[in-house]
Amino acid sequence: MKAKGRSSWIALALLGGICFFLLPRQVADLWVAEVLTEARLAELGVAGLALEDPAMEPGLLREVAGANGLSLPAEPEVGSQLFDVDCDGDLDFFTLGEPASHREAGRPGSPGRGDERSFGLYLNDGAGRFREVAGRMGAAFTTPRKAVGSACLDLDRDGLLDLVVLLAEGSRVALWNHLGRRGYLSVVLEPAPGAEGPSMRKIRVEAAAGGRKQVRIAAVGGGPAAGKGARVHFGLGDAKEVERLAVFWKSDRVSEVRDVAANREVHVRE
Ligand SMILES: [Ca+2]
Ligand SMILES: [Ca+2]
Repeated sequence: MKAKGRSSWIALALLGGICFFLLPRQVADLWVAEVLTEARLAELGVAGLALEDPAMEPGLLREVAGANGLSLPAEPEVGSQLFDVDCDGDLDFFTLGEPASHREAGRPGSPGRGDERSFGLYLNDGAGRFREVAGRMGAAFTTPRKAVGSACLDLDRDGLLDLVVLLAEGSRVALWNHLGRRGYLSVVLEPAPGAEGPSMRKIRVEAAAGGRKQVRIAAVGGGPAAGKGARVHFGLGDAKEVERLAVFWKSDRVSEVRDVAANREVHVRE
């Protein structure tokens, strides 16, 4: 009996050791990086993706943050993104990061195109405070890159927003989000024909779900985004539906949709 008991303990210890070595790998796989060729971009249906999309301008990020009652953990710069990375209903913050050379020298200022940077990811705790978690997201986040721009979109349409980062030499890297999905709603905005005008317009979109209201500011028309409309994403946590979805167009029209089931794409026409 004693020998049997000892072998059980040895087996348990071995199992614990295996789990210990497996755990860091699972954490590292929360995000996976992939270099995107033109063929791959076409396969994903995002050929010609404009990373200089006006939706990423710092002023717009501040507006989105303000509309949702948030203070960002860092000054937004081009290439920063404010999005709900884990679909819990709280907006999280991504930055291309500060160059290592700036950090070491303690000098602020805009990074140059040749500077290598490590991405920053800040998770919102639901009370408006942000926690830096990039170091726990694996090599996709901690590998220094000469990044100059980014876009945030659901590349594989699984409901989790992914990132595409533009590098200084012109190549693109996808950061695939595998954080585990909760409820979401993807909203495609379709302004009335001719309503977009020559310049970019900002449109407010509100979603009430699970006893709370979320706000997004979408940019449509003008610049590289002209004619493409816009898409906004809401993380819904455990909510099974959006009770009220409202789009406030620039024409002062308001489109309202009620009781939209979660986990789908919905088109709203002006
Ligand atoms: Ca979140
Ligand atoms: Ca995705």
